[in-house]
Amino acid sequence: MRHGVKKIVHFINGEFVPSTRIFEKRSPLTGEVIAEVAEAGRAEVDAAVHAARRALRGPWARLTLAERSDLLFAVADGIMRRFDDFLAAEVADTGKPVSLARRLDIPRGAANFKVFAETVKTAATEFFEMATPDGRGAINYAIRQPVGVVGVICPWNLPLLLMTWKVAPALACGNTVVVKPSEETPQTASLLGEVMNAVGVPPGVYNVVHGFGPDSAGEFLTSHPDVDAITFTGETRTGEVIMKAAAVGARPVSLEMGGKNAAIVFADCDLEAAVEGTLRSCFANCGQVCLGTERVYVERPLFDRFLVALKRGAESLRLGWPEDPETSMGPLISHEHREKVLSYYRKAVALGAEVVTGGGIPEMPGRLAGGSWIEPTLWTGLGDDTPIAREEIFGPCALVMPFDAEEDVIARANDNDYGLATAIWTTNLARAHRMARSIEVGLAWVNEWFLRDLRTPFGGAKRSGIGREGGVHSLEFYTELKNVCIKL
Ligand code: NAD
Ligand code: 6OD
Repeated sequence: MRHGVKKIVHFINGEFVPSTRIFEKRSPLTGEVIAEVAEAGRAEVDAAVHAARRALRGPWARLTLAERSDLLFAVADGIMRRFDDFLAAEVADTGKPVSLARRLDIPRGAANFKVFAETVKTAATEFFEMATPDGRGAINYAIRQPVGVVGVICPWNLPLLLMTWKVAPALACGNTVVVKPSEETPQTASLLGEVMNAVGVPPGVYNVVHGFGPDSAGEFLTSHPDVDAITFTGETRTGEVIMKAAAVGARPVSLEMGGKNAAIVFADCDLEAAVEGTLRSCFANCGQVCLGTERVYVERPLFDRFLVALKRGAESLRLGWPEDPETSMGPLISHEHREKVLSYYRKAVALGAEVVTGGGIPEMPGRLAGGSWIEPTLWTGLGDDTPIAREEIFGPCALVMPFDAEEDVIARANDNDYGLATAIWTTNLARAHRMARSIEVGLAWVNEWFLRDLRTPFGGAKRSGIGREGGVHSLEFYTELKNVCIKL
């Protein structure tokens, strides 16, 4: 092992397991190699799936609901006890500011376990009494049972948060899991294995296999015949491939996928709040949030003022080391992803966009020069029919466009294949309700963005997703609902 380079291995049946194949994980901050990660072949994936199957039938199944729920509370507490370790691992993998990961990623990673441990204890099921011809009658009641071994495929933008968003409800419902974290962010998933062991989660309940998608751990897991259900967060194109894999054996899928989200700013909005919220929705996590805004529609009378304020905000973002309290934006996840984002920056210019701010690669000092940094960018001057307005870029950038009428902006916002989220900025209550109903998305915020109550349904419309997760909605996917009919 090279000096200072971590070794990240799989977590299978409660043990940390290496592979002969490894791949390098580079820092988004500097481009330097920070970890050597084990890559799972079919054998490791098979071992993980079998461990999950054994645990499903064995020790995990024998726990009462209350005992299982207590263990998940202990997992949450275990994450909080090792807060600094999780924080360091997440920041190292993603390059995001410590202030962001401290506020969002790690506490949400823990909170997910508590919320779903509580949800399963309080969720009700149906009961129906019925008449029968003989007059004796019958009763029906529904029970929820685990779906089995769940394959969990995760992205890199909010690694611990999005992984536990699936693992927590899956385990709360009595399933066992095999997680395939993104190849870009392997660390926190393995670290969670240490917490699982420390608090006494039985071996095989939580398993992690590292690697890539095609012809690697991702494909081996999703095509494994002994995986009963697959939950995925990532790009829509990948989701389509996973859906095909799940079709073999007719296994259920939950898909949380891409977006091309519109913010809609009316002239009657609270300007300060709208600018602050839109700055967050465009640039938080360096624009790498599925719910993030890449299209900003502003009512024409407010357009110039809003643009000036948004530009000022974008230009006040500070790029730098994650630990620096002044840093408000990190790098993109990798050079490969930066090349994709930059291809859109170039395309925008070629199509005749006016670059309001940004548009390139910033000059970073010292070791940071090797990182995948990019400038926060705003454009005007392009229409809804351009790739800049239609395709998900997943970077810190947005196209700002004027609109004149409510019906017009509804049609334009909806004229897109994606349907994940929107943020509507207005002080007109009737309009807020009308707009929230009219925009074709799974999540509509009014005068806010990314404010989350974990009991609420989360997911995308159109090509942004299939199914809803969150609160009792997660139970729909992670349990098999069985009706029991008893003749009296
Ligand atoms: P991605 O689709 O490239 O990868 C996601 C995961 O799928 C990774 O673990 C990857 O290794 C795996 N994978 C890739 N190909 C596979 C295959 N053929 N079989 C099995 N697994 C495979 O996505 P990403 O680049 O990691 O994440 C960014 C994308 O995720 C964006 O499109 C973003 O909008 C989306 N996203 C959506 C949500 C949501 O809740 N809707 C949340 C976060 C991110
Ligand atoms: O907050 C959540 O539960 C969630 N799934 C957020 C997704 C963010 C996408 O990048």
